[in-house]
Amino acid sequence: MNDSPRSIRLLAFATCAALAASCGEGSPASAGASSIGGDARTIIAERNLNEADVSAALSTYTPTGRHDEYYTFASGGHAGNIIVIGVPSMRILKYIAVFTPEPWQGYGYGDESGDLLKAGSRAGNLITWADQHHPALSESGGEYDGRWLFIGDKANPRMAVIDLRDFMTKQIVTSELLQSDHGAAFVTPDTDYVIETSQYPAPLGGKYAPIESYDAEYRGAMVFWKFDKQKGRIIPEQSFAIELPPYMQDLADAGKRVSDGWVFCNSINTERAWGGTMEGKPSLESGSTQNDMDYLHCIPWKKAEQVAAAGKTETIAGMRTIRLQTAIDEGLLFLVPEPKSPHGVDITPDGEDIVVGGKLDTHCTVYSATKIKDLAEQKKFAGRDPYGVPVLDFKQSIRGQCEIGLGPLHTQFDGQGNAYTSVFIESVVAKWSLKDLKLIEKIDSHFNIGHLCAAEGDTVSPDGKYLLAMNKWALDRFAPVGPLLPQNFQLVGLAGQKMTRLYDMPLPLGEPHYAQMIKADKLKPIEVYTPIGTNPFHEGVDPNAVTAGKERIERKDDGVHVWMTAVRSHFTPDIVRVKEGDVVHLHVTNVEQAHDATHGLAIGSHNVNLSLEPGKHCNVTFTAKRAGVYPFYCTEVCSALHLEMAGYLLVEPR
Ligand code: K7E
Repeated sequence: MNDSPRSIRLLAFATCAALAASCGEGSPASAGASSIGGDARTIIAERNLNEADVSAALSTYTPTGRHDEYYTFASGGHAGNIIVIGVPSMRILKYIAVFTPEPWQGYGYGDESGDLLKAGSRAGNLITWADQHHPALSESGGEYDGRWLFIGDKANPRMAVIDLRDFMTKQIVTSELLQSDHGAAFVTPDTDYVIETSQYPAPLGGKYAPIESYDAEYRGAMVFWKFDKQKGRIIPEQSFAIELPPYMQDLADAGKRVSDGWVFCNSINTERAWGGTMEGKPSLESGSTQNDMDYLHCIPWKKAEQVAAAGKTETIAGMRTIRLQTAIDEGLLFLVPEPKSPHGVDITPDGEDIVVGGKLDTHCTVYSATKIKDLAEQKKFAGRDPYGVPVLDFKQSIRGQCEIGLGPLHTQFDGQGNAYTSVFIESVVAKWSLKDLKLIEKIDSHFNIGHLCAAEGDTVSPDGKYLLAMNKWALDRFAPVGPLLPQNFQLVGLAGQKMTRLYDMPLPLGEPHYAQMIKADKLKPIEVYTPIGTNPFHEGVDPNAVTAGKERIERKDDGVHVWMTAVRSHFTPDIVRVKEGDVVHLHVTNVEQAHDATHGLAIGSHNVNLSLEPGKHCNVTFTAKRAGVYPFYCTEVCSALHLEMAGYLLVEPR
């Protein structure tokens, strides 16, 4: 941790050169015997490593017991979880269950976590997966503060709140106002709001309207979920939304510093195509790529907050919504043309530049927040869109363009005046200068990079140092595993003269899209739940928490209640007698406070599976449908007598 990657790299080069000299050219490793784990210079020869390989290995190798300098929080994509990765080691530290049941954490197998997942139901359906794209760390003054993490679900528009004290999901909210999202989650610089923007227009509020009425009835919307930093929860009643024209709104980013108070959001399909290939219409793909320009949406959210507070809203599906006409009348929405099928929108650390990558363009377009605000305030409009939304002049809104390459997508920053853009078609990371908008250098990605993530790279003070290239295709990078291949996260070092590739990490569980990287010392995770009996989903001690000596079984009107404790190496009670058909309410407290002394509780054939970290309390309700004898036991090896930590659920016939 004391050595910068650069000094490590220099050391590595020096070591390598010395080794190469002393090895002599092509000195073969002795046949048969392997020196893995032995002499360094023999290993280098035996494994056919070059200087760059050794440098990369030394830059990321992390000896036992040493911690990583950064945490990366990557979306788990379809898996509906968050992947926590240590940087530079690229070791996976945890999966945080979010939208998908997760057995190890007992997530979705207890009353409270089950209720949490139910809160994310849509159209009357319990949804047990997600299409997560963009995790967002909470911010204070535009800096990551290490307290909370948010993520949206594109397929089933929802927003989740994760507490970084215990790395647990605490809340899932959803509004039927939207039928998809993509510009989610993005936070305002003090995490007053978490932003969720629709992608595919639909009638607002989950209603039906024929697709032929697309122009008139279909709409987009941007939801501002109000976040209460005291409670650590989204307050739906204090949240509001702005109705948007039926373009496909894409990514968003909240302004900071100069542009604080604004949010910027891309769009595609300003043609308002809606497919219908079997009905004689052009495909969505071709219909949506006719225009040379789409629209960047510029929204002064602080002003919108006042308009919502003044009650100039209509409640749709429970969400206070500023209608499109009100947004136009009140000066809450301005459009600026942006080149052909844009994708990423990323705001520079000083908040002045808004960088937009065009998927079918070769440039990054750099808009000026100051120019946009001036044009909007002085009402210098170049025209209006078909809905009457003011459109600003493209040339008057930009600072310039940087020629990047084929298919620029997303941009991050290093705090030294450089921008890094992922270039999808060309399969590179492009480094360029914000000052003169000139390309500096490219490094290959393997292959077809989507997002990238630099250390604190979208805050007001990026760290540089590391960049994660999140590649869509892996092709031949890893041993073959059949037709479905992992994604490839490539760690790139930014500290040297040139960008250097340090590590390839296969990511085999979903399409993550985006990640954020935060300095590890900003997080203050707890070690155990205190006081004993804490329910992580309620905060504070659970009303049904049990202390040693107070365990009991009682039959009540609503079924049989079991108050149980877990401690190395027994459950009390260890015999639970119920009758066939009984509803059983199990209240279990792990009464330990020893670090890492986690127990699990599984009851066979009843889908009961709890994770009981030290001090944690869990409640689970189930029905003993069938008479029989069902062993229960601890599922986390906790002591030498862990196998003996067991008991019986006896379900007597009626
Ligand atoms: Cu480019 Cu959803 Cu951010 Cu994927 S999005 S890459």
